[in-house]
Amino acid sequence: MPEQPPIPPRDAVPGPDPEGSARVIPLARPRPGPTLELTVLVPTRNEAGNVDVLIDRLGAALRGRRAEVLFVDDSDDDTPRRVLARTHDATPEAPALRVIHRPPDVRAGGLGTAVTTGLAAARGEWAVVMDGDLQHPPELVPGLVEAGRRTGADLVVASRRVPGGDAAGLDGVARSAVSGAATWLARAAFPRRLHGVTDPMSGFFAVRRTALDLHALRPDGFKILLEILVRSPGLATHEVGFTFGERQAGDSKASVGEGLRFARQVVRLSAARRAAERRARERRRAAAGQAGDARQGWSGRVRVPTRRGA
Ligand SMILES: Nc1nc2c(ncn2[C@@H]2O[C@H](COP(=O)(O)OP(=O)(O)OP(=O)(O)O)[C@@H](O)[C@H]2O)c(=O)[nH]1
Ligand SMILES: [Mg+2]
Repeated sequence: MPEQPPIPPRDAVPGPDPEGSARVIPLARPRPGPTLELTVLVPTRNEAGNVDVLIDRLGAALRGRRAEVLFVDDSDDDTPRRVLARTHDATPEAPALRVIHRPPDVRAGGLGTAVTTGLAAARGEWAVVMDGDLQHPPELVPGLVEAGRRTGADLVVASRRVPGGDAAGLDGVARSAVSGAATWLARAAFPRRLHGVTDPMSGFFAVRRTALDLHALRPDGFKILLEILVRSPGLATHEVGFTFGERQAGDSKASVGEGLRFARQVVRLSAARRAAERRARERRRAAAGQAGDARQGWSGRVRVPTRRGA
């Protein structure tokens, strides 16, 4: 068993903010200079058994790059203090570490709002979102960003469903079937927006931050990539295959409740898409009407008949 670094005392991680907002706990001095090349954004909830290995492997994968690792943490266990402990061995080559710890009263939306909170706070030109339980190989992080740069894509999905990808780590036949059915449903509901995206359920993706309008998103629960894809028209996408590994330690947070949240999300996104299409049709109709009026010399000014002799 490798020796664990000392864990800072509990009060080193502040408790709930009196103003009720999530607070940022800077865990290492921010790198000087302009924007970073990338932020690795890791949403965590009770992943104390995984974060040490994750930080080690990300450190090796990102050595020498201008990068940071940002944890957005909703844990009740030692996760944030374990990350804090790792700043003791920070080196100039290692990515900077930060954590945003959200007290229980600002965790609404769960994983989805953790990701958007992190995207808003990230300092990288690219953000790579990944799970904290080592099911997503940290070694692929630079490859996702490079694929985006090479192809000009705004968003690169690490997919389990392309050649070279594998969903091996999904726990059991039932989980695989549910994941496959959810993917099919999403692609059937949003064929245009998800065109060319085989794995909209993936939690592993790289996004060019300036390509996103965070205000357009309504995050709720696990499927934040689907939310981004459907609500961000015009995003250029690309996919890279990867093998979804097994959770290394701790418990899954996937649940029936998350399944219901996904169903709600599909209904909400479909309604929003229909409303947007309706508005676009109305705009087109109005524009066609104006063009017709212009052709007939109609100036748009209403002539008010005068009452002679009044
Ligand atoms: N900040 C935050 N992170 C969360 C929340 N729920 C889950 N996570 C994290 O999101 C990632 C994905 O959750 P998992 O429980 O691994 O979900 P999964 O990969 O679909 O399920 P398994 O295959 O069983 O592991 C992990 O890093 C979790 O710690 C949440 O409410 N808030
Ligand atoms: Mg997992």
